[in-house]
Amino acid sequence: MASTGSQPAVNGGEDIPKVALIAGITGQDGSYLTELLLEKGYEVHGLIRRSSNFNTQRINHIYIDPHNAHKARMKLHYADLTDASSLRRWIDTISPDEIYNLAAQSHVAVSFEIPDYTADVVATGALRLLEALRSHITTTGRTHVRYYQAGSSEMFGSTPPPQSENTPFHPRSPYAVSKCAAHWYTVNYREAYGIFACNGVLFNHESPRRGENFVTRKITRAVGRIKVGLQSKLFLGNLQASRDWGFAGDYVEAMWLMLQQEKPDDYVVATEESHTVEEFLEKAFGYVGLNWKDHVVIDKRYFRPTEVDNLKGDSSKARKVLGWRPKVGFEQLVKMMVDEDIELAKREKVLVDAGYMDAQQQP
Ligand code: NDP
Ligand code: GDR
Repeated sequence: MASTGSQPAVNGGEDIPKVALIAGITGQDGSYLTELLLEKGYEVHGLIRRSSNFNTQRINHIYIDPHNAHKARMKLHYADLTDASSLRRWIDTISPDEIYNLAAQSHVAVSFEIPDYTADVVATGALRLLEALRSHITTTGRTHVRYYQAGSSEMFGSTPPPQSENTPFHPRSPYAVSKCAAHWYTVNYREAYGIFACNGVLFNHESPRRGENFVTRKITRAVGRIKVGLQSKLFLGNLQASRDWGFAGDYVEAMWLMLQQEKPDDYVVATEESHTVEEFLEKAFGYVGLNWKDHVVIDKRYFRPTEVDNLKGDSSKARKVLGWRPKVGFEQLVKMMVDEDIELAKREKVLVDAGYMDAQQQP
């Protein structure tokens, strides 16, 4: 069994901080993982992609401008999972001890619209990162470097619950098929080259930092805006799908734990509790005294060509081997998200009332 959270993040007993490289640092999970690793004393390097707008909102609160501070322990570098040369260059330059691949075109419905790009980033992107790591290990002999691949419960697709490490995959979207490829690339690089590479098969995890076009955040954003009078309707698709929803802050801890074990392996991470989208609506609207039926309108364009109906994980292996368990339950998660989005909506209302923002502006 494993080394645990009490292990200091230093190399070889010396006072040199461990170095982590995160692809996807600007995303929901990237931001929570960065906070966790900084807390543990790591130096964290993040790969960000070029965007015409700033895309670092989720990590701005922990960013220290390297011009102003010698102690900045989070550093950002331009790269892209579609650009193999950038991945190879940064791995060689940074010499990380741990690599977390969280980068993805992560929206399932969007993957039906841009399937080639989704496969390029999610499947081939993971392969590029693994190849860059293999080349780095071959040229430097740094065999101790560890790799985490962000796998998804979407890979189980239509296979009925409970889903565990032994459940066959039956993916139902270009995103999920691509995640299956990334999963098997990771297994293959572990078996073929002896790389310490792990797959975390994570069920849905949410937070106030969740992207605004995923269903939970779309709902809690609407609850906030409806409550303060900025919106009246919420357009949604299939309300009967069931998801095993946990809190992202809990799930990044499981990622880190996987890379602290003696041997690389694959783990399912889940709360083991499942709720329908309708139940999420009831809880979120009910929490602030609203009836979701007064506001929700079903819009066909949010239905997917193939849906994943029922996900509920069996995370007994992660609980036993990693000693991991979720701390935040369903109700607490919903309330946390609604509370934050009510505050956000109040701030928006001030801007709208002052004429600085259009009330219609919404995700
Ligand atoms: P997000 O969509 O919030 O973040 C995705 C990250 O990937 C962002 O930093 C994004 O950058 C980056 N990215 C996208 N395309 C590229 C590219 N071409 N090159 C480099 N970086 C890129 O996802 P989450 O944080 O929610 O999820 C993290 C990972 O875990 C993803 O791989 C996701 O598929 C997977 N996953 C998520 C689950 C969940 O419930 N959240 C469950 C299971 C798996 P930018 O900010 O510029 O867009
Ligand atoms: P999911 O999350 O597809 O499970 O993927 P999402 O929140 O997008 O959908 C969950 C369920 O809600 C239904 N739904 C809607 N979804 C969205 N986005 N918008 C709507 O208006 C809407 N109405 C109903 C969907 O049909 C679906 O059944 C997430 C992502 O984070 C993936 O990257 C990750 O791998 C999986 O979780 C695990």
